[in-house]
Amino acid sequence: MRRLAIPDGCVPWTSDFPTSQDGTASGVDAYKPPFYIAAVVAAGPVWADNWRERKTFQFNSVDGRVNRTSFEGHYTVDPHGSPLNPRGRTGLAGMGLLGRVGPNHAADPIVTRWQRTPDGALVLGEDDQPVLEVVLIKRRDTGEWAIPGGMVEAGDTVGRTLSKEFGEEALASLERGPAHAAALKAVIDRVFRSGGTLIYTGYVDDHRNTDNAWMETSVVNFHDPDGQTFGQLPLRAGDDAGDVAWVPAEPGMQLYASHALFIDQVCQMRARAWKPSP
Ligand code: RP5
Repeated sequence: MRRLAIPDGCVPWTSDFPTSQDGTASGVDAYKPPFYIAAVVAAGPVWADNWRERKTFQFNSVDGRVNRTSFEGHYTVDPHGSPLNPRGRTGLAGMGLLGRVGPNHAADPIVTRWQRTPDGALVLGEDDQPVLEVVLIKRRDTGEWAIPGGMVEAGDTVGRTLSKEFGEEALASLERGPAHAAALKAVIDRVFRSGGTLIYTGYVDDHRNTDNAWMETSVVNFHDPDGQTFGQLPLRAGDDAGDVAWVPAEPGMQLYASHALFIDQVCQMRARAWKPSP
């Protein structure tokens, strides 16, 4: 599905749009994007809303087991019952590939450690600062490297989703079988027991976003300061991940959606907090 190109300055909902392609409308009414709901969403899986029922949804609130509030504040719902993307026009109407009309909440765990030599000494970079490493996965859908995050399911919490998605994508918890369940649970508990440091909550610039459905996330950093806490993890790609690795975190990495911005924030925060041993 091709998006309608949005000319510069026409992203805000209130801005006029150049005359529509058929020449019948101008101003705000001239914006006529293609409408798209992917077949997998329209088939009505348990994780997806029914677009035709959107007028019954409690937007801007927690609607039963589904959180339809936005980190971006109150969003507008148009007279047809369609919530409007708080960041403006995207050139595509409908739900696209997303399961929720309106905000789709995700959780992204950024798991970090300092790079060390096999005997445990810190590796210093060219600037004499330690090198931060982060666990990244390679997404099967786009082939891009990304934080191993995922959607917060109906009735679930951000905290549980952080550890669940990390287990599934970076430790292959679903594929290893019951014999490994207890050992994996112990590893996951060790990584997530601190509760982590909240890095970001809000909109994510995801390629699936549409005018009426968009991604928002909670990003939390879990850091191993001494290489002993969880520095050694039995990484194995699982579920939606084709690969997983500890990757040196650098400013300006090429990553999925807005993930490079989140990693930059963690790099800055950890660099500020790091003190050389006396
Ligand atoms: C991104 O999509 C979020 O930041 C999160 O990493 C991810 C969730 O979607 P799935 O990985 O479940 O497709 O926008």
